[in-house]
Amino acid sequence: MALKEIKILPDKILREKSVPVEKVNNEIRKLMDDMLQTMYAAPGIGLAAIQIGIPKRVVVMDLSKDKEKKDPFYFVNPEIVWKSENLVSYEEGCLSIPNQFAEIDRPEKCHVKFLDYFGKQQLIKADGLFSTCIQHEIDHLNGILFIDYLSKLKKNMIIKKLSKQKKELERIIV
Ligand code: GNR
Ligand code: NI
Repeated sequence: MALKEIKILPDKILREKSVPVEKVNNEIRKLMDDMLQTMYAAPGIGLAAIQIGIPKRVVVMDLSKDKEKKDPFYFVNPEIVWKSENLVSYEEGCLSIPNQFAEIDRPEKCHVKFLDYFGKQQLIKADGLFSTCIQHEIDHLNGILFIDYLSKLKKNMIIKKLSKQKKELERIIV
């Protein structure tokens, strides 16, 4: 397993649309292992492959609070096949948009079709934080970030802050 570097806004790769995986083979499983390790180290509750610079439709998630009891989920080519009309609001964050949080409305429940770690077709009925998180991750696969749901003003404020942070970091390092 290997720790990967998480891409941060304004890195343009985050706006790429990821391509479907043809076969869940050892290469894809290695990618999922690396992603899970990177997500745990961050720490985060979800990670899309594009966040480590790989434009493939692969997502990992683990919502377990307890670090001792891991509960990893692996999604290859996830697709929302149904979503509730009812929306709920959650305070979202993103490892690619560090230290920024905002309340985002999304469908409360959804059904997701995907291939698991072994390439087996699965269907999961998601609600609560699981539903919010899988929708956030599938958005990543389509180049969408949670800030896209905010007003232009709020979105620009966050982008400005991150650009400033990046410049300051470069000033310290150089
Ligand atoms: O770690 C994460 N927490 C989180 C909280 C609320 C809604 C979505 C998320 S996902 C995020 C990790 C991440 O950036 N995944 O893409
Ligand atoms: Ni994210």
